[in-house]
Amino acid sequence: MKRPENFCLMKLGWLGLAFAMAFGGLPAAETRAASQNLKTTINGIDFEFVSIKPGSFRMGSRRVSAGEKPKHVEVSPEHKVRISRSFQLGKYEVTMEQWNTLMERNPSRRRDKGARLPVDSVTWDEVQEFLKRLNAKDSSHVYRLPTEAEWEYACRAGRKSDFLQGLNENSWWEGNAGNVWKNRDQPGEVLEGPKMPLPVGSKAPNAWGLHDMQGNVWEWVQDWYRPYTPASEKDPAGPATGDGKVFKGGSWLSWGFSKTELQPWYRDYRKTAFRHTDLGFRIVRTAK
Ligand SMILES: [Ca+2]
Repeated sequence: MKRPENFCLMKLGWLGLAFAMAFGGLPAAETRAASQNLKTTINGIDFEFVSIKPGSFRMGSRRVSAGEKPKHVEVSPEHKVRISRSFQLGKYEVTMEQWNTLMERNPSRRRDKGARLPVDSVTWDEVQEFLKRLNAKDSSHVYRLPTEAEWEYACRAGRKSDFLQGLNENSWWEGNAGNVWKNRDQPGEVLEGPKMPLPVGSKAPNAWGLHDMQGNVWEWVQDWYRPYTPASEKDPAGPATGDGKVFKGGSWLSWGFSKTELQPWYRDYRKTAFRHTDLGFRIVRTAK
């Protein structure tokens, strides 16, 4: 697959140059080739990716008040992490139609509500089967879950503060998607959401073009849970084994005055056979 792509790009390069000389603009063919390269199509269903460059960030939380995290989970100390390799992360959470094109059974509670809803109620083990089938369909790439560090790096998207610019502009959470909710910020205001996740990409993306990193459905990552240490790390991928796999990002059911579950540093973990109505995933693609 690589050779024809390179050959094609070489040809398009000359065509693009001619196009640019003729019209004085960006070579349209090259732009199209670059965007096509971030898409995998299986049975007519597209999987779109965003290219994430290497870099460093502060992972975890500097300080957490009592009640802002599950008792069985540590989110501190904040520590420096370097991501040394570029990777491609799913632009969206994996959807019903993407799941259905590879799997016979969809365990999602809302599987009849729309093809572009994120898949939910999938176990970490079932996600591995999905990835195995996806990998079998494409000889040019490797598909896997993101590591927790890759996920948090991409969620933060270069921002030092934890939240995106506007919570309601970027995220589906209980305040706009969940059950009837009394707005503690404005006493007297009562909001009522649709009580379900919403189609992926229906909120604005973060600074790196990724949708729904905070909210909609929680997202399984690759790592077994482990407490953090203050030491700087390069490409951490978690321990070899553990009590449960981590999930990140909060969901349409994340409640809150403090909205802590949606924070990039927030984490929880469960056994690999655990499923829940607001737990899904997104995938990473790398070249073989
Ligand atoms: Ca999410």
